[in-house]
Amino acid sequence: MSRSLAALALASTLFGCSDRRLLDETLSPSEPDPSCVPSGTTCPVVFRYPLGGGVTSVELRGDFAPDGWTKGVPMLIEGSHFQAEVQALDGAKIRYKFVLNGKDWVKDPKNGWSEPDGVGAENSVVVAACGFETCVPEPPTLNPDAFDWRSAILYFVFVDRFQNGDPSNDGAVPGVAGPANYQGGDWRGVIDKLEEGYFESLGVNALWLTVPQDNPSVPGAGSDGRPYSGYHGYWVSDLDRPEEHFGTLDTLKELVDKAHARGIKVLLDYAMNHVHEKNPIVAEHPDWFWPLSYDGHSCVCGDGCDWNDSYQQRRCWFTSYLPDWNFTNPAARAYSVDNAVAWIEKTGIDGFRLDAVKHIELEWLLDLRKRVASEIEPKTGEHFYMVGETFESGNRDVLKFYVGSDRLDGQFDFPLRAVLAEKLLRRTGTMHDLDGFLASNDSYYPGLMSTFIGNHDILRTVHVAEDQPWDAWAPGQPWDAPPSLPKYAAPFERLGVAYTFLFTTKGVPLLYYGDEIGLPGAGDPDNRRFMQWEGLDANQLALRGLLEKLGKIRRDHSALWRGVRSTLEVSNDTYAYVMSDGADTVYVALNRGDASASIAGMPKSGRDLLRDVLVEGPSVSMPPRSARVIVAE
Ligand SMILES: [Ca+2]
Ligand SMILES: [Ca+2]
Ligand SMILES: [Ca+2]
Repeated sequence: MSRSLAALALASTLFGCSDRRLLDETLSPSEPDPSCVPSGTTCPVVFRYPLGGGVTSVELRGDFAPDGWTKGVPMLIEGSHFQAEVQALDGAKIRYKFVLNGKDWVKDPKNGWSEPDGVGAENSVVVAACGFETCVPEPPTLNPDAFDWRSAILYFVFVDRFQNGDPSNDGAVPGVAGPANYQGGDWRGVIDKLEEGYFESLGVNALWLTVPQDNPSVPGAGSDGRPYSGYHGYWVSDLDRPEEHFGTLDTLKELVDKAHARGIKVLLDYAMNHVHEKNPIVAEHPDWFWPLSYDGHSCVCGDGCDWNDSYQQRRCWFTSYLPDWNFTNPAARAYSVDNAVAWIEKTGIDGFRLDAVKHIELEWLLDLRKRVASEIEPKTGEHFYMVGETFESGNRDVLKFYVGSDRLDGQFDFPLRAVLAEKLLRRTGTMHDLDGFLASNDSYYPGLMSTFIGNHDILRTVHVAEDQPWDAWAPGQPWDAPPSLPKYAAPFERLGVAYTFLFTTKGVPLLYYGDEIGLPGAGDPDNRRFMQWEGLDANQLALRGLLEKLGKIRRDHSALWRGVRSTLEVSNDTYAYVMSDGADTVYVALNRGDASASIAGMPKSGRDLLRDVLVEGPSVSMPPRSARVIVAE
């Protein structure tokens, strides 16, 4: 298939061809990122057997070569071991045994990972890890000390709901009830928590802050018909001014500088799909926005226009008071991209969380990436990380389309989140389903995704993890019947299992504020309650304590964020895998079940980093709803 045909096929698959106008004008899909093609790297894998015990010769046999089971590799004495080395392709799984004194076939006594050999015994197993996962491109860096975004742990600070550091900027919008109104949080409050060391205590080294631009102090009807304020930041009425409820530009710059001084990066949320109708730019440049009317009716997303139609999804208005940018107009696009670049320059931020990606024209992203590469990164010497929100769980190709070196670095992995919620929190299906999904998901995207289980648009995760798991919330429930904190340990323990997965696999794990303490809440706006700082109960403290450990473990072990993942053992309720980057190897065992279990494949002798205790493998016991993170000792 020629280059142009391949590109066209991709566009057709993703967007259909019911209306070619926008496709032709705005989409120019590129070839898949070549950095995602397996490199075919090979590297040596070293095998050792200890001297002593009357052993005078050792041979290595295995599937590392076509004749590896019949023609052994002699192992030579090196120090206190017999040793041999074979070349293997990166990621190759090698099954092997040692032959002692020319006759006794044994497993590797130092390796807890084995599998049945088909004739009643077991082979030892190892995976060749030549360094980095071949499908995760090395981050583009401009200086050798640049931040490696694969090591990021991201915390979403919902500014209005986090910490009130300056009561002088408080102010409610008349006619709006408390849950939908401003509640006082601000940038000074974030600085206060930064200086207390709160983020560092969780291992967090990157913050996502809600949209910083000015929103109007007027009510707007939400999708439930109730009056809301712009406390969330997504109704920008002045593109250049900071929101006065959050502070001044100087305060925001102070926040960024103080975060940087602690090695913490800052991402701003940027909402480029629409503005509020009070934004003067709408009257000044009516041709920069899609008209609300379309084919003789109004085109509100989900009301007259389709959220998912390839054409309508880009031009529909989220509500009747949020005019939608028409980025097929080059002047509109240039103005908006200029504005995004200006916020980078005036605040010194390190990345963007980009809102509602599938509702904008792709050229906006391509233009921004070019500007960042030519104007920002050469000055900072750091890669500017851009992670997108595409609210889509069923079709991974919709997310993947926007990921690549000329567009987004990654997206929030909604499809993975859906599988984790089903398998680890709601406990439907089996862990085999999770393993099957990961087999393709691990290398699906040519970039660096952000992994998560909770965010501001979905039910608070603690309820998804209850004994009777919630699937959704009832209409009106966020207002009329907000749920209270579960008073038993199981949901918090299930969240602990899910967070252990996020913090021991690749991708940038995202912590939504409050999820570290199982903050309760139904849907929007109840999933955005003010952060609870005092009066935490034992279950909340235990979950936060676990996250503090996981944050430290992830930062101490490069295998967890840049390594190759290999499944060790799966059952209906348990799952074990090993992460290795060649220099570092970490074993992870998860038990989602409500009964104790045993998991094999662990090191003969290891340390459980979550409990700081020695554990003997290869089989380890797993209490109900528990996880272990083990390194060999
Ligand atoms: Ca305040
Ligand atoms: Ca305002
Ligand atoms: Ca749009």
